[in-house]
Formats: sequence, C-alpha cells, structure tokens
Amino acid sequence: MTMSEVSAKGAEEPAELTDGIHLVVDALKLNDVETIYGVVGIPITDMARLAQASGIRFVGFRHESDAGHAAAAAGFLTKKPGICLTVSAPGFLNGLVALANATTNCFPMVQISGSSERHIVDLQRGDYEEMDQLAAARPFAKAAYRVSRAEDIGRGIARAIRTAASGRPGGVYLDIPAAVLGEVMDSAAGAASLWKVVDAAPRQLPGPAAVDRAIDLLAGAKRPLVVLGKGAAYAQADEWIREFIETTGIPYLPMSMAKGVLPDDHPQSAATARSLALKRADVVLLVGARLNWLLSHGDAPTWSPDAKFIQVDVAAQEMDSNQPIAAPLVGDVGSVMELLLERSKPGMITARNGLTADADELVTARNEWREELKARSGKNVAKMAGRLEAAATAHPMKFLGALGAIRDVVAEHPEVRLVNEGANTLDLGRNTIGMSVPRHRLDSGTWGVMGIGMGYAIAAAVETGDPVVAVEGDSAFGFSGMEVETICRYKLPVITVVLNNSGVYRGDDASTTSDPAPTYLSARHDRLIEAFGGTGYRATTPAEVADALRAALAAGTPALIDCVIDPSDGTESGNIGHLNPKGLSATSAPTPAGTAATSRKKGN
Ligand code: ADP
Ligand code: TZD
Repeated sequence: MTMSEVSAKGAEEPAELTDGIHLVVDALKLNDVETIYGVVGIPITDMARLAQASGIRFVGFRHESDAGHAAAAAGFLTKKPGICLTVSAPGFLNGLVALANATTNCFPMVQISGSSERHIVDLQRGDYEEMDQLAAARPFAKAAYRVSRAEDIGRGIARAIRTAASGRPGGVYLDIPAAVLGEVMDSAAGAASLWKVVDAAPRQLPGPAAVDRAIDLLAGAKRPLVVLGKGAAYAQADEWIREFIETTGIPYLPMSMAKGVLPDDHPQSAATARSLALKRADVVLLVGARLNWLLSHGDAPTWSPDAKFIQVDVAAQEMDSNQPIAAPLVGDVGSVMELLLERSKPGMITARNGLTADADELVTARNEWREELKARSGKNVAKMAGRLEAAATAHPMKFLGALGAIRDVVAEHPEVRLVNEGANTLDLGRNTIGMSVPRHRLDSGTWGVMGIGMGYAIAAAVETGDPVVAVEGDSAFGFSGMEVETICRYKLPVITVVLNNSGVYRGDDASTTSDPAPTYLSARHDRLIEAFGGTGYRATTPAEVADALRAALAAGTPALIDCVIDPSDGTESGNIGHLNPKGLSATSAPTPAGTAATSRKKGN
C-alpha cells in the first residue's frame, strides 16, 4: 500500500513514499475498523476506493445524514465508534445532524470529513465548498479535531477513537483538509506515526463509600425500582444486570432501547404498570438512564416527590442534572452492577451491617409492592389485549391491527433487529412489539428524531448479519426513504414496514386552501422498492401484513410492506401532544375581512 517513487538522488535509489489517503486507511485498519459508511466526492473518493481495496467495507449512501445515522447505530451495537466519511461543506453539514444526534444519544462515532484549502478558507477567498468545518462542528460534537500534517493522521485517528468511545460515548469530528490527504511523506516514517488505541473505554469504578451509600439506600427501600436505559443496553453487561435484578427481586422498567436487556415477558418487568411504578417508587436505581424529558425530569406528579434516586452513569456531570441524586455511582454499568451484585442476596440487599432491624416489615412491604404492580399490570394488559383484539378485525386497518400482526411475526423471530420511528407508529410500536434479546431495538431516541430509520436499519444488518425489520411511520420513512436503493444495492436483509395512514400523525386533516393540508401525504411506498429491484407488498389487513412479513423474512432479501392504515387513526404528535404550544388553533384564528377560509378535505 505504499507508493514507489524515484528519489531525487537518482534512479537507482527508490524511496518508499506514502500519502495522507493511505495513512488514513492504514490507521483505520490498524484500529480494527471494518466498515465505513459514507458518500463519496471531492476530496475523499480515492479514500473510499482504497479502503474498499484494503478490505474495509465501504457502504455508499444516498445522503450523508443516513450514513451518519448508520455509523451511530454501529457504535451503539458494537461499542466501537462507527465511522462516517463525508465530503466538504454541504456533505459535511448533512452528516453533522447525525453526529449531533449520536452525541445526544451517547453513541460513539467519528465523522471524518475532507475539507477545502485552509489558506483560502481562512481568508474567505471563496474556495470550492468553502467552510470552516472545524468551527461549525464544535458545538454539535463531543469533540472536534483537525489534522494539519500527514504525520499527525495516526494521532488524529487515535484521538478521535479514544474520545468517542471513552467516558460518556459521543460523536467526534475529524477534519482532514484535501492538502493533507494528498501530502506525501516517507513511508517508514508514516507507518511509525500510526498507533493502535489500547483499551479505548477503560473500566470506571466508583469508590467503596459510594457503593455503601447506594446499598444502604436500596436496603431500606419499601418500593424499590430499577430503571434501565439505553446506556445499560450499550454497556453489554447483560448478565450482571440480569443477575442483580433476579437476585434482589426488584421490579424494573426498561426504557425503549433497553427493551430486551431482560426479555419483555420477564416476571419482574413493570413496563405494563409504568405510571404506577414511577409514581409510587420510593428508591429508584437509574442504570444508564437520564432523568430527562423521557422520564418527566424526575418531577412530581409523575414521580413521588419523596423518591430518592441512585444513579449509575459513566458521566459524573449527569448527576443532579434534574433531581438530587442521593447516591451517585459514577462508573461503567458493568463494573457498577458487578459491585452491587456482590452485596446482594436473594430477595434483599444487604446493608452495611447486615439486614436492617425491621427486615420483616421491609420484606412484607416489598411483597405488597410487587403485588400492587402485578395487579395494575394485569388490568393494563387486559385493556391492551381488548384494543388489539378490536383492531385485529377493524377495517380499514388500524395502527394496532398492523402492529399486532408485526408483534406476532417478530415473536417467531427473536433474532430480528427492530428499528422504529414515527409518532403513533413509535409510541404504539414500543408498547406492542415485545423484545427478548438485548440491543435488538433501535429507535428515534433522546431527540425523538425522524430520519434514523434506513441508516439504523442498514447498520444493524451490516454489523450483525441479522434480519432487520424497520417499522416506520409514512412521514418518518420519507426522511431516509431513498436509502431503500442502498439496501437493494447491497442486498441487505432489511424489511421496511410502512404504516401508511397518508399523513404526518394522521391523514384526514382538512385543508383551508386548495393546497393539501400541512400534515397530508400521499405515496405507494411498495412501488419505490420495486424500482430498485426489491420486493414490494401492499397490505390492507393484519393477516396480509403477517403473511407479507413472514414471506419477506423467509426470503431474506430487501422488501417493503406498505400497510394501508385508516387515515383517521392516530393522535396528533403521538403521546407527546401536550408539548405542542397552546395558542389559538390555526383554523379558529380570525381571518382578515373578506378572506373567509374555505375548509376542504386534503386539497387536490
Ligand atoms: P434512555 O433514553 O434509554 O433513558 P439515556 O440516553 O437518557 O437513556 O441515558 C443513557 C445514559 O447512559 C447516559 O447518561 C450515558 O452517560 C450513560 N452511559 C452510556 N454508556 C454507559 C456505560 N457503559 N456505563 C454507564 N453509563 C453509560
Ligand atoms: N423533523 C425531524 C428531523 N424530526 C422530527 N421529530 C420532526 C421533524 C417532527 N415529527 C415528529 O416529531 S413525528 C413526525 C414528524 C415529522 C412524523 C409523524 O408522522 P409519521 O408517524 O407518519 O411518521 P405516525 O405513526 O403516522 O404518527
């Protein structure tokens, strides 16, 4: 992989030379990077070619956001930073959305971008795709670095990998100007400038006093609760978590991407009694979960105002971000759970001086707590079963009709990696489709972002080889829909199921003009995949959804099932409609004299 050139001294003394492009690829290979997700163009096309020729898989996308989301998902699934490669300025900016989203979700990734000539960019002389990318990336990334000399490429890549993976994982931007990519240097010196990162995310353990504090709190709890977040799933500490929960008998609640860390049908899961569990818990052990909006910031009335929080998180600054953390456990989930487990015994946590004096009373209280949750869970499950049963025969098909069918087929295929985005599709999908294996569910995450669908699905297929089912709202799908071509081009086992209710949230909004309503959409998504050689299905009943999904999984080839959903089914903004501002509604706002708005269905 080095270039032979004739040295200036004479034809008989060839010097081995290398260049920036080769050094980047060599550094990635040295650090065991197996896949790059990206979009080619000036100045990185040759880098992609060289990476592919050198044995790194290059997955070429149609849009950098999708490539970036794929890199982020790869980071979540493997605990190694996913790599996204972008061109300068616009390509870089397209990728930046994904880098910011990865950082927000604490997924490790590195966006490597080519950039234009520094001496022109810095004087704003108007270069091809001119932009100060380093400055632009900084506020949106965990860190941003620039390499200014070929001899620093190895250092830059090592630093990027270390920063992305260690501590709280996140997105790192690495800027490599075109001139550095083309810079030639002595091959031996180039090779000597590269290194492999040792132990990219070292274990982090809290001190004994911190563990004692947490144990004492748990030991005295009458209504304890464990909340598992996606940090717990990311940590790949499944056995420690499971053993701790089963040994102590404490009920637990999985956040959406922690579903499957323990199987959803686990008897200690409080997922189907969620609101009661949050409201009544007196001591809460947060494991890789933040008290952000998804947990109502730990506030009453969702939570008991007297609840005490113990938090396991690798990031010390997360503590006290919303509520007082009575027992912070700063460390990685695996190490901390191992320490907690050492101090646990069946049915109880052992306090520093053995069981607390009123142990009998506590045991009774905990039994009552479990019974209370079980009773609520029974009621909720029965209610949901009734809704699913009614939806199973409803025509036109409802969200729950299609989701019930998907649930049944996914239950037959626990190996399926599930991707889920949309509003109603996400909220109902999360509660309907059970997961039984860790890290098999990827969704819109902390930002509730649309557009992760195809990128996450592609990475899940590439990184794991497992079949992927992406359950998408029709609006959500549109953000990354063109990547269906990528799925077909790389022949990936991705089945996209679009819950098509003809709109953002719903498809029956009335328009006040001759244009369609702002929320209205119209598409035959099954025809889209056919254009690229995949298999399209159109399903109008739950039975058709199930048949199509079974057939597509058996085929193991790219497929898209367009599910025709009742346009009047669905809630505005899903279950977070309360976040919409409560101004005058658009249709009740006063209209200027003489311009009475006409109300029409959907427009053209
Ligand atoms: P969820 O949305 O599922 O509730 P969050 O994304 O809010 O989860 O929280 C994940 C938390 O996990 C973050 O605060 C992050 O710092 C933390 N985290 C990530 N990886 C680890 C790890 N290996 N050990 C401990 N904490 C981790
Ligand atoms: N843009 C981005 C990047 N993220 C967003 N979250 C939104 C816009 C706003 N938004 C939501 O929060 S959900 C959603 C949008 C556009 C789509 C909902 O419609 P859908 O799902 O068809 O995907 P349902 O299942 O029909 O509700």
